[in-house]
Amino acid sequence: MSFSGFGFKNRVALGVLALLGVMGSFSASAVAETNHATDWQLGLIKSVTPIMDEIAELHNILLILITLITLFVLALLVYVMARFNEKANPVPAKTTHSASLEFAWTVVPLLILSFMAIPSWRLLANQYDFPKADVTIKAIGQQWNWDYEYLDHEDISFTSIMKADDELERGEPRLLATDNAVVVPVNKVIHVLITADPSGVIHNWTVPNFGVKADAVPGRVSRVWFKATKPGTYYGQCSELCGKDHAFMPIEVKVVSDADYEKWLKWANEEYASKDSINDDVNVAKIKDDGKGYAAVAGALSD
Ligand SMILES: [Cu+2]
Repeated sequence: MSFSGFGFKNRVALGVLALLGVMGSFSASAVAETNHATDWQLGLIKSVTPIMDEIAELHNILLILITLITLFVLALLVYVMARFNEKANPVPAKTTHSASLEFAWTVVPLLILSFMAIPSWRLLANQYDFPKADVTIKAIGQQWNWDYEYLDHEDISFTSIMKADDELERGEPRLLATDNAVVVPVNKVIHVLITADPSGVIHNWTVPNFGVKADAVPGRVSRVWFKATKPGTYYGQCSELCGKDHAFMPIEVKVVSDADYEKWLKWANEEYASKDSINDDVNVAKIKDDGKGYAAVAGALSD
């Protein structure tokens, strides 16, 4: 087996380099300045947590790897078409086996997969290794909005509803801004316990900037954690097709300084305690911390 000379290889190498260059400029331009998805955006959303950094890094590694593999296979196909068509190769060889080739195309993919597995498993472990929580929030998917309870503050629970177009203030994104945003302190570990109205449907609590996404399943508790390192307002949308208003139950999280968070806590304690800010008719599964982790309390529906 011999390639038809260095010219071909060089051209392939040049092509690969050019493509990598294009991809590089895409991922550079992909660091968008806005905190939410924009029209014609390329690449992943701006990361504000260590986990999202890792997700983006893994994505970039795999993008390069998969591009190289695809180009390699394409080059082989083109080579075979050019070199072994009926005109160029009228008398075909009778070769049917090549032990060394078979060994190579088994072992090389194995090595590639092992190489991919390392950052992938590391990321999984980091995502599911929950550091001790500074703030714990319960997010409850309703038809069709999110309710929130701050588990460290009995009086802070509220309903968060999407703002209609005519309620938007300057700069607020359409279909993403809410009347009551979740507020969390910067550089603190936030646990979000995610569930849904037990008589409802499955939703999904997602904030792409944080790299978190988990289903909100009636009667069950999913859990995500994040540590946002940059103050700002971040958005997400329900990411499980849940019904007619699936597109209209956004998630808005404000990451603020410790001082602002304390101020907000004071305000929220009065604001949300003074009125019935959460819909009590909805009987949401209660959650208890048994020391090992959180679990939906069995029978919570009946009590
Ligand atoms: Cu939903």
